[in-house]
Amino acid sequence: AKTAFRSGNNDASLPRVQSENGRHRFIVDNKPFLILGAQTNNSANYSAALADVWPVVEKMQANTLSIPVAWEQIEPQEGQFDFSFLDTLIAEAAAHNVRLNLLWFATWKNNAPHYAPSWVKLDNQRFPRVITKDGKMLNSLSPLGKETLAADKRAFMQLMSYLRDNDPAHRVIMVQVENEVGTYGSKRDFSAMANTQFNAQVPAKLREAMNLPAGSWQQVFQEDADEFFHAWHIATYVEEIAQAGKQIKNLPMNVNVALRNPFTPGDGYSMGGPTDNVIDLWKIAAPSIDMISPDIYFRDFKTVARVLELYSRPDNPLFVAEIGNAEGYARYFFQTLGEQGIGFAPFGMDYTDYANFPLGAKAVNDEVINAFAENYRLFAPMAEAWAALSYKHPVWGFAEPDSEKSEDVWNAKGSGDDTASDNEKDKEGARFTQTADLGKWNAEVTYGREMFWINPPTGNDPASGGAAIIKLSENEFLVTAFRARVTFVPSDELKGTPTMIERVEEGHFEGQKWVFERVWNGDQTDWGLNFTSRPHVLKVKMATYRR
Ligand code: N0T
Repeated sequence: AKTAFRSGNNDASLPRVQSENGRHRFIVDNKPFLILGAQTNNSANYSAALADVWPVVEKMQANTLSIPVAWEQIEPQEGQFDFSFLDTLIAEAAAHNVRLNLLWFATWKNNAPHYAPSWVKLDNQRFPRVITKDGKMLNSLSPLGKETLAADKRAFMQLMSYLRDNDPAHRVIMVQVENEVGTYGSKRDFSAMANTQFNAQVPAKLREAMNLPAGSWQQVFQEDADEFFHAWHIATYVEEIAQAGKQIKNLPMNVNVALRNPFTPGDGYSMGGPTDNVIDLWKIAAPSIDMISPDIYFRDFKTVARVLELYSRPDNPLFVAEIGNAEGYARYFFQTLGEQGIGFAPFGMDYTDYANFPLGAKAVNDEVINAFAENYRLFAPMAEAWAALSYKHPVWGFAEPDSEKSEDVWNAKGSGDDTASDNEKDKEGARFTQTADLGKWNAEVTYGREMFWINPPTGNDPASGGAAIIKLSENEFLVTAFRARVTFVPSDELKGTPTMIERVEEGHFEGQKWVFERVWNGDQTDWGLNFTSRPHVLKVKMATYRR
């Protein structure tokens, strides 16, 4: 019989995700928490590597570190567990006042079982791999391996028991189950045992939730059948592990996604993972997973904006689990907040001597670190206030679009626009002007625009601007930005009514309380609110008056 909650789960101060009216917040120590994260490189999961991790976390002013814990290191021999790395990690994280997001590298680490113990990855009889349509064996474990699931789950339960018994202050605030699950090179397992299941009826749970008729996978899902079958079995596998873990210690749990390009998906991506076409299916199969989190290695504005939109849903809090650490990605922090994001974590932020260019930066140096650190310097003092306000009020985020000069790197297009209209657009400055309808007022954000507006905005070189706005009430906004000019203009519904800026306060937050510093006026407000590379937080009050 299932007891509702074990002792560890009676703790009212457990980290958790809350959702209301389609909005989300992360709670740590009973307070709203914005994850200003950083992820280590792979292989940083040993005590000896940590000395190369903390200096970067400190420079970034990150409040959360995402770091792997590998099945091979906690269960090198079957049934024998070793948590010495976690002893060190948790103690050092506490000393650095940083929270942890543990990444469970087990059955899947980007498709392969590389991080599974030898006794698993060398025993193909007991832990079978995916077989392709033409009978080739891939180095990706089949989600249909019952022994594989049982073994992974046993190890995961040990990990969660360790956290229940050794981390009463909840240094670990979240656990990512597996890493970029899925299989490259086959839409599903085509082994004999898999084929038997594939020809059986689609589970009623899935069919009913999607309101589909009964039938085999092929009959119900047709050309999607192979991929949906694989996704369903990986998702139910992950669900069983997460659910068992939560019964021991009920921490928030997520999965991260090796994305497919939302505009040109093709079929070269990690099949069966929660790519945008199977988010709904994953939600049905894995209700214990609090969020599906994108790993973003697209560089261009248009694709990133689309991905952020796809993974921010009433049933899915947006957490950018990974994003490339090249400088150009830093501005997407603002866009993430605009999608009501609860957190953001660039990948590869340590000095362990690895850089994943062309996905991220060529080297982890001060320039690269600072591009992300400045965002966190700006938001760290108001992280709690932001998380609290974003839960209750509408938010908008802006990231500077690509300039024509933006380098084309691997999967990165310099510009999402077609070049034919570009010259025209540049003349008017439209390319570097973004607008948003905030209700009675519109926001206009421009990049690379001079004082007095003599010339149209020309963009920053390289593109690096960003802005975020919260609507506090109909006429009142909280706004902050870097390298952007923000203007509030009357929308159509105020047509004919005289309007003005009533008051712009600069200040900061202490906890959730606004602390006034000075009033911006004159040159500071006549030509838009100009944000530079120095942090400024403003409260803007717009007004109408009578003739
Ligand atoms: C990410 C990272 C790490 C044909 C890559 C991105 C991390 C994992 N994978 O440095 O390995 O653990 O989650 C996959 C991007 C695939 C590009 C394939 C190009």
